[in-house]
Amino acid sequence: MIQKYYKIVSCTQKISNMKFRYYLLALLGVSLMFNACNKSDDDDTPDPVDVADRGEQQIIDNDSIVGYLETHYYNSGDFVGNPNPSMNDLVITELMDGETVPADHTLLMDAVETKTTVFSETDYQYYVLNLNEGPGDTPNFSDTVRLNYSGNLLDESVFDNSVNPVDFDLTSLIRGWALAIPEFKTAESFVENGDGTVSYYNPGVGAMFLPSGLGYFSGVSPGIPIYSPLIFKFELYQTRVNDHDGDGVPSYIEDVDGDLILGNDDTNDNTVADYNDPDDDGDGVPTFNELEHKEYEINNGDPDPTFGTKEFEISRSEPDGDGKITIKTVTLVDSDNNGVDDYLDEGVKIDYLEE
Ligand SMILES: [Ca+2]
Ligand SMILES: [Ca+2]
Ligand SMILES: [Ca+2]
Ligand SMILES: [Ca+2]
Repeated sequence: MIQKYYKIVSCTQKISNMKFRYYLLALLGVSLMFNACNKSDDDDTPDPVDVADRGEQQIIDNDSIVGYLETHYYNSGDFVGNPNPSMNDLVITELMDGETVPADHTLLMDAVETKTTVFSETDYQYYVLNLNEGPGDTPNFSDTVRLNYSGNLLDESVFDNSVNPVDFDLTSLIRGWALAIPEFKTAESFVENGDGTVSYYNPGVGAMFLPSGLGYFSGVSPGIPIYSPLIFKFELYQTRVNDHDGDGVPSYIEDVDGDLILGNDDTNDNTVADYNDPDDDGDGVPTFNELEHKEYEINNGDPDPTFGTKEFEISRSEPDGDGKITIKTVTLVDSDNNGVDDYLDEGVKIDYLEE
């Protein structure tokens, strides 16, 4: 029985203080995506690296995925009105020739949402099955999420799965995750069990069906043949906003061109992408100092103050002896009203932290 609920939204700091354990990160790391085989043969002449054309491979993969979705159904009835669904409740069954989909079940093709994206100059389609959207917070594509998951090939062999909740920085994973996970929200609540484990209630639950181009493509990964379409089932528990360079600007805001890729935004052209660059415009005043800083004190349990549209929380204290919590925020400022915020504007050098 869950006896005690904590509001997840009020536990952000607590989560960030918990020991974040990064299990199996390497297994899903993007470094593997580009790790194409490059074998030498006997005469020391390297074989040409024969990487498939992305567009051609996508056609093959999409045919395979659609073929799968059109011949498999799931137990949709078990998710209707289910207050606390789990990814383990999902049962996918192959539809045999001449068979019709049973009552309380739905053909996957009729249930998934078809999504499109452009990645590596290629048009991609992928599919998301929303089993439970979740009531909590929506992760950004650049955040760290805590979840359980299982990875399958289309033949339903499992190549990877988590036993306990794991934390992943979505920027370090295959592309499909950064696209599909933010379609869901975090759990309603969690309870700390006495034995150090945590139980989550009403998480976001779903499955994604990814072409190899949004997965490992030509890369080598344990249990995954090259050019494999992938199925991931998952339940999303918590999320934490990342600020990779610690400059006060959340990483998702440092995606200046809004393409959900952080590596291609480099305002000052110094070959360090904005999300890793603590002085984004290179004007000598650190980004952190080019932001307006505010502090709020609230009583423990009180609702958060309403932040401005360009205001972001950067820290939150534990309650002090009087039960007060201090929240620190930064606000992006465009002091000369030219449409470019000061920290990205080389021509504005106001240090808001200078005495
Ligand atoms: Ca970008
Ligand atoms: Ca830069
Ligand atoms: Ca930056
Ligand atoms: Ca500036």
